Amino acid sequence: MTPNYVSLIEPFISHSSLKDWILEVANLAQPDSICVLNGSESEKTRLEAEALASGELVKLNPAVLPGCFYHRSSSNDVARTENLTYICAQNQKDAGPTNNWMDPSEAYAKAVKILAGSMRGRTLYVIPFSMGPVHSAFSKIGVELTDSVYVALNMRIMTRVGQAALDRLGSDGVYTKCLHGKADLDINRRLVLHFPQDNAIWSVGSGYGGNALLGKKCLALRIASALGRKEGWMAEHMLILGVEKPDGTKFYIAAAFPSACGKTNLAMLTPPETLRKKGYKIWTVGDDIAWLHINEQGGLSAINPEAGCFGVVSGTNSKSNINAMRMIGKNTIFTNVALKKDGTVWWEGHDDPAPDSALDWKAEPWTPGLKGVDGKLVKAAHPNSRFTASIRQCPCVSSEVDNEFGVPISAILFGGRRAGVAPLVMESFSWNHGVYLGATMASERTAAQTGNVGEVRRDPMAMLPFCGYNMGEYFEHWINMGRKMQRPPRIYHVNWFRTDEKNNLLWPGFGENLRILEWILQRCEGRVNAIESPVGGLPKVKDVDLSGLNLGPGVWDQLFVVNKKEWLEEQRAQEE
Ligand code: OXD
Ligand code: MN
Repeated sequence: MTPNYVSLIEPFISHSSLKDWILEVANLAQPDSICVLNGSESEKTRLEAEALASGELVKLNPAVLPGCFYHRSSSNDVARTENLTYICAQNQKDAGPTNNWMDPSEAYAKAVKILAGSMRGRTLYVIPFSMGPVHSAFSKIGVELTDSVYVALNMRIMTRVGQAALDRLGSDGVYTKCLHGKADLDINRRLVLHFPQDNAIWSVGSGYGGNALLGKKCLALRIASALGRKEGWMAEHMLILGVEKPDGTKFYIAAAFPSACGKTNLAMLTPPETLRKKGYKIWTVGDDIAWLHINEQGGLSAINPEAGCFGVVSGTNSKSNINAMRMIGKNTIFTNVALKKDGTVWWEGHDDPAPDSALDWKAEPWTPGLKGVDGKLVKAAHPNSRFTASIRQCPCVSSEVDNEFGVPISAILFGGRRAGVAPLVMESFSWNHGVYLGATMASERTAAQTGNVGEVRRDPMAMLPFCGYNMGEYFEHWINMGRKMQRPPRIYHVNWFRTDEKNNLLWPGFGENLRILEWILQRCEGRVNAIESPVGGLPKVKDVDLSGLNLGPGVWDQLFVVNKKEWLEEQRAQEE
């Protein structure tokens, strides 16, 4: 028998069109029950109990990992599916040449077919959430409807969920309609659909974070980038990092890198010994997304719309990111790592040696050195295994994460992964030149990826999979934003990944990158001059603190070689 949906939501929802929308979805998907989240601690305990009972979560050893849980996603559902992600703008040209497009009525019709009756036997969770501090003028309210308790628990970490978001909405406030249904997790019936003109997102057939936690890539980047263009601000795939100088002044940097290029590590950077002794400290404001608006000083300020980190676990250890390791020591959801017999977790690159045996991310028995039928080593954790943890648990979290006005941005960094061509750092000659550097940024495939080693993939502003409208108009919006600012941030291109002839990385990266950030801040303060090269401003070696680094002879110069032939080829490739 169909439950009385009205009576299930009536006590909690006073916003009349929200009520109508929830009823519409419930009547379509036919859940057994509806649960409106209020964000309380008791609700968290109840949801965890539900997830444990259904097997969606496993409780981890509380003596070692208090408050932590383990989840495995379906083995065909472990990453964002860009090929199944669509911008369903009214006109195809509004989605632009880099996005998949589907006519909105066709898209709705396809998803309706998949969703019809798909929540029978399940609960529909109604998740009111705020992207950004609830009372900030720059925040946006969303409501996600989902039949996944895993999504509900993740959203509680990644966003500000509950009554405060509903209160902000009042009886007629604007919100993004975020509808998520697992359906049967069939990759052939999976779609991630964005409707910018309706301020709506529909995601069906996937339980993977990037496809299912709709506040993140779908709202905070794709829908928000389109809203930002209309409203005069920018939603960017950028970390936000605070650098505290020895004299106690703090500067903020926003930085865009393609996925899996060390953004979380840079956001939580540990200063090298010499800079720590000088008095440098790092404060993390955000690790993935920045919403930037023009401030009263004519510059840019940024808020992090998220409240948590959904980071890649593989390769995380106390050397690559000690702060992340501390952050995920409690109250964390681990997805698709290996589960050890003692109820703890392990992944490739973990500080601890590989366990003698474990269950891998597919729940198969795993032992070190195990080979698959193809003769290749079987990984215990999926390379895209993830942690979900509150940013407040990060030991270097900035006190500004809840600042409703955001933090002022002194510099914007664009970074690629290039074995050659791009120097370690170069400063743009102007805002528009900086936009050009961002628009042409690229990464090369490494031996760790399938495909041709060295093949260049362009990823403008690291937004290729995340821009919710026409990429050409997106560049135009960047240029227009520059025109509106009296004090725009300076723009830099960095490349931590330059190699020598033998493919050895020339620059140590990680915490040592602070040496380059220090130079950038000196430039922002007008303390040092740059060398004007044809491609941008480069640092003089005397202006960069390299003490204690022991770079080999000639390495600094190799990091800054600007080879005319390579750059002419680069220009041709950019045009292409
Ligand atoms: C992410 C990504 O998950 O960029 O942050 O793919
Ligand atoms: Mn990202």
